[in-house]
Amino acid sequence: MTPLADLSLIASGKVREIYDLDDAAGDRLLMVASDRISTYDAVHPTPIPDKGKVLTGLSVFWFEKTAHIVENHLISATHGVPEEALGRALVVRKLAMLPVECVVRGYITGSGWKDYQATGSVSGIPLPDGLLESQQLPEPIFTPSTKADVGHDEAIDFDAAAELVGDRALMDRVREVSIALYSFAAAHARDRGVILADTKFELGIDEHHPERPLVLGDEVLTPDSSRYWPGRPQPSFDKQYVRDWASASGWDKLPPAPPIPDHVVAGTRARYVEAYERIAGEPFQAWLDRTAP
Ligand code: Q0Z
Repeated sequence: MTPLADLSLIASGKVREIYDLDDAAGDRLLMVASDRISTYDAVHPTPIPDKGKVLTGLSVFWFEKTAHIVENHLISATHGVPEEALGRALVVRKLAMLPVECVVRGYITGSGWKDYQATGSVSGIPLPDGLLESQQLPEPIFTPSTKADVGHDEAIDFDAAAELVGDRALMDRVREVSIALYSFAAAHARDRGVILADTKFELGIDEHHPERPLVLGDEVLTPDSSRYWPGRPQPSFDKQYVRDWASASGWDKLPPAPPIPDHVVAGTRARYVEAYERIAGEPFQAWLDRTAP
């Protein structure tokens, strides 16, 4: 990872970083999305060209489209973004992030499917008997999880989330906003032939404002924070292409992750760009043009 000149790194994930912009008010951050890709929790040494720009463009699309549901942390995708990060970075408001991940599921898959098979419930929400993997749920469910520093987030029930956040009324609002965001985005995606199976939001509080409003932060409704399925329920899109190759490659799925061959890189990039174009309804080039130097 190449740090951006002069900026102080305050947090880094497997495929992105946050820097403090050290502005006069001390309330702005820079979120930078890299072209790195992880599968099975390991980061591959081979980048996917433009992946960071696709995810950043999609986040901006959704921040703009959902501003009527909840405020968000986006300040600018251009002003204040260092030239070397244009297109894949956002200037955002510094928030006090809530200590829970806000997961909404419209379909039963992934860790939700595992929990359902073991207990018949997800995050304490009992579900009907006899659901099949990847089946649509009767209605979207809010299934919060803890934020694990290392390892996997753990599903918790609503009461445990309210306890962690320390404010039950605020947690009620977080659930309501999360489900409204998912429902809005899933309807939009469906209109464009894409299923939004589930997604994860991170919300925070703007402590600089006396009314301390709830604010949507982080990245939103990207392929890294969501499961988008093309057409009908089937685990596939964007990084699934790398997963399928990695799974068949003979890799034991323990770090280090192997390099990705050129044809898989090209196919994966094409899928990320297709996801952008189907969801945002414009050529990916339009995002590059709006954020070009
Ligand atoms: C988001 C994360 C990433 C690693 C902190 N607006 C905000 N204010 C305060 N904190 C955050 C945000 Cl978005 C914040 N994360 C998640 C993002 C790399 C971890 F790019 N951590």
